[in-house]
Amino acid sequence: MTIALKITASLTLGPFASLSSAQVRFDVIAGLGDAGFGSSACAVTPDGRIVVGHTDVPGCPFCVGVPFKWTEETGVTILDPNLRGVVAYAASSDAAYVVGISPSPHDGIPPCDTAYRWSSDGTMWFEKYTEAFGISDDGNVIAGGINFPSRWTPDTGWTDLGRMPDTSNFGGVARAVSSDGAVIVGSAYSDVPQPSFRAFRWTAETGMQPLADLLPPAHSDTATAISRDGRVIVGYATLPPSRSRAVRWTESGAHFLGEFPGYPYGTRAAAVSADGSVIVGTYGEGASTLALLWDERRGPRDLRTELINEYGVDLANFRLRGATGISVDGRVIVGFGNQPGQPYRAWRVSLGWDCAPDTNHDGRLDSADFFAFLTRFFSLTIDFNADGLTDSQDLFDYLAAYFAGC
Ligand SMILES: [Ca+2]
Ligand SMILES: [Ca+2]
Repeated sequence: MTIALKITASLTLGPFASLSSAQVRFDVIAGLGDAGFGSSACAVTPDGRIVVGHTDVPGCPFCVGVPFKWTEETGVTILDPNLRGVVAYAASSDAAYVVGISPSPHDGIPPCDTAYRWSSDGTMWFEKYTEAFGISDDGNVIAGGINFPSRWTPDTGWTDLGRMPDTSNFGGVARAVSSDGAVIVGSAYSDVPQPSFRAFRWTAETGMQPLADLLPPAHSDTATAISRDGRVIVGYATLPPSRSRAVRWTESGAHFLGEFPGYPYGTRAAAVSADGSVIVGTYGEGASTLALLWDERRGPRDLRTELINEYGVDLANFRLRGATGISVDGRVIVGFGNQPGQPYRAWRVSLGWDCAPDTNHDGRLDSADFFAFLTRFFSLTIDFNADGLTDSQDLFDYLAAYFAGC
């Protein structure tokens, strides 16, 4: 009772005035017209507000993809009704620019295998056989390729990023660019240590440099995203027997994201939070991929299980097939998923505020959280300090966090 009274007293401190946006929210993004088409999210703006994606029929060679934006307030907005038969890959920080490619034959306008850069002023098409996968915050640096890793700016057009050290041939593609446009990462052909495609990091000062080797050595590896502070690069490696494993590169070298039961392989990292502490992607193979969540404290997990067990999100039979984007604070994640037998749909989840003792994730810290904690504590279903055990230390750490507030 003493504890309860203290908790009740703490409510009067009331530092949580505006709370509605802090609650956990899961949206399946629909409203794209033709019910026969699915959709996928490909990116979310750094603030987590705007989702960019495209309508999508995975595996369909003639699908008519249309890129869109989505926000909680406006729902879906089609970028350009004339921009069809394309996929979107990346957006600038306010989604004023979106880049992608037209991957497949369609109505003939524009030709297939061509990159585009959309803005509210119109759609710019690049030359044939270009690819565009990443874009800087201001929209003025694009990472992609024309048979080899390349960079586009309004002033220079497409320029190649050079070659790997001690390598005579060009080849590969640039996958992502840092928020300020200065660092580009991707995959490039290398003669060293043996002919293969290797993850690289490029700056104007260093040129193209291979990222650290893995142990065990990979057949090939590729970098797919870079943290906002530039210190963490993520991607995946292909190891014998030709299966992928998600990788995180830091100043201290290359690190596999780790294994979790049943899925030592088939993991791929697709996006990373600003400080590199949260990574999302996919695991599994072929058409049965699922969304992966990783953080430094707890390692790799199934995102759907996390949302259900830790955040109480009701996903019914909706499966999260992959995560493609994450906000700077790691609290908003987007991707694609489906109900069994149904087309894919874009989704967005907002995990609310970053307040560990808000056990019921309703955006408030109050006595209900303490009772929710106790319920889970006595049923041994909470491991507050993430040490693999539910014991009295969890209670002590919870109380400390509770009274410290958020
Ligand atoms: Ca709460
Ligand atoms: Ca514990």
